Amino acid sequence: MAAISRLIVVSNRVSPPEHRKSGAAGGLAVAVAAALRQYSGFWFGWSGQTIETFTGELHTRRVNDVEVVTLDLEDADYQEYYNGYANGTLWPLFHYRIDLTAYERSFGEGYERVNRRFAAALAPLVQPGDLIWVHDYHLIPLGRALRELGVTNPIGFFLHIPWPAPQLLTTLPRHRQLVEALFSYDLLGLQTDEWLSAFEAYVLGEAGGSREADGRLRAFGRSVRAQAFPIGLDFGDFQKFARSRTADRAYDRMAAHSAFRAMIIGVERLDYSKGLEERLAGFEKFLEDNPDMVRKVLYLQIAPTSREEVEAYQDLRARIWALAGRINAAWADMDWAPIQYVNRTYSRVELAGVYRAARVGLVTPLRDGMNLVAKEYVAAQDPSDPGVLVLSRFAGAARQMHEALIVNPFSREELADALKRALAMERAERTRRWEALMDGLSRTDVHAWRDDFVAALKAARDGPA
Ligand code: ADQ
Repeated sequence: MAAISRLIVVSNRVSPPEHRKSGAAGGLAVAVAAALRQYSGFWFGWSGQTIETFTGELHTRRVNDVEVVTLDLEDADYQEYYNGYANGTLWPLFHYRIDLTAYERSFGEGYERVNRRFAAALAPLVQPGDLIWVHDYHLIPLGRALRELGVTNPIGFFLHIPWPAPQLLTTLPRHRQLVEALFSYDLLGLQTDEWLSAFEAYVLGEAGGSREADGRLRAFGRSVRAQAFPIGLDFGDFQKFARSRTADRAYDRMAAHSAFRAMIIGVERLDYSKGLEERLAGFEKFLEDNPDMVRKVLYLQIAPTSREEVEAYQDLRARIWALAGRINAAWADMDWAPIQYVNRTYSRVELAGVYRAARVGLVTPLRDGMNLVAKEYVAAQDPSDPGVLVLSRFAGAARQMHEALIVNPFSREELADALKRALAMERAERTRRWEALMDGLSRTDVHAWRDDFVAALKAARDGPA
């Protein structure tokens, strides 16, 4: 076998951090960029630009020692592939929302077309010995399209979002083709054992597949190794952010703002998977149940709008804004309002300071592949007086973060009870739980995740096919 020379990372959007230790970039971008420097490979994806007619022209640039290769898509691609199949079909379906899933045939066709375009642009750049690592639901068919063009290199795929139960997946026309495409990869990575089990259930129960002696799954005349790789935090960097001057300033600002009050924080993109409506209802229930706590709490919700071109997101925004407004109108006083709703993004460094100022981190998605905000909240806490994480049992993170207060986010009573318990928790118990959570975060950070995946991709090819 040729020596492995390079790693090629492929994702829909390419976002290497502009600065080595940039707190503005996500932990994933930092980890991938570090791997690309180590393997001297490149990052391939969509430029984020649309043009009238697709050309396939590649743009190559270096960002902070990372080579980035992008291509533009045409307007129809953007509508059918990005807004359509990726964010209008697969995202809701994989988050168990078949009520919001668009089952348009043209979306599926656009999705296949863009994946073939990606493959045609990428294949000529692949050299013998390269490892290829494809990310997320936008690009499930990419491995198969590369194989059709004769690429024989090891190719791995990692899904950042949940894998749905077979009963949901089978509502998708052409679900078989989607799953079959995954068998063109050498390695399939999912966030947790739960999503892995759901994938296996489809393969064994729906596709007539079997498990081989070495653990690989066989179906469609091929086999793939499927494994859980829970993504971690850029733990070391994030702790540094949390101690930085920018974080201190954000902390001071929030501490002054919430003086004599306990702050509860929620942070996420405005998305129906994150359970915001249910959370607001739970918070209002908490106010109703605990009259003594009214005026003593402040719930800060940072939720910038996202994917505004998809209708379900416009509807959601209107509902959330109305709900937050109604709760505030019902409960506010001249000098206090229970909910502070903020529609903008902050750097992760600023967020680290804000997290530290919050007594409770409220992370209650209805369904989430992992959820990194839960991990960031914990990593940002003051060791001498840590806050409490309230975490949905339906976030992948709940399968690792057992010392959080685990809740069912669909129940406003459970949310209200958990808030009460978190706000009343003694420092000794908070510290004990926090230390255990930190221990887990430090052992499973994003660099370990990346190294585990790359090692497994190499091994998947070396083992029996
Ligand atoms: P997301 O659904 O985007 O990611 P999450 O894991 O929580 O969710 O990551 C969000 C990131 O964006 C965090 O680093 C957070 O700090 C940042 N962020 C969120 N709101 C912000 C705001 N208002 N301002 C600035 N930054 C903000 C997908 C999957 C997850 C999975 C990740 C990684 O849906 O389940 O954990 O990929 O695999």
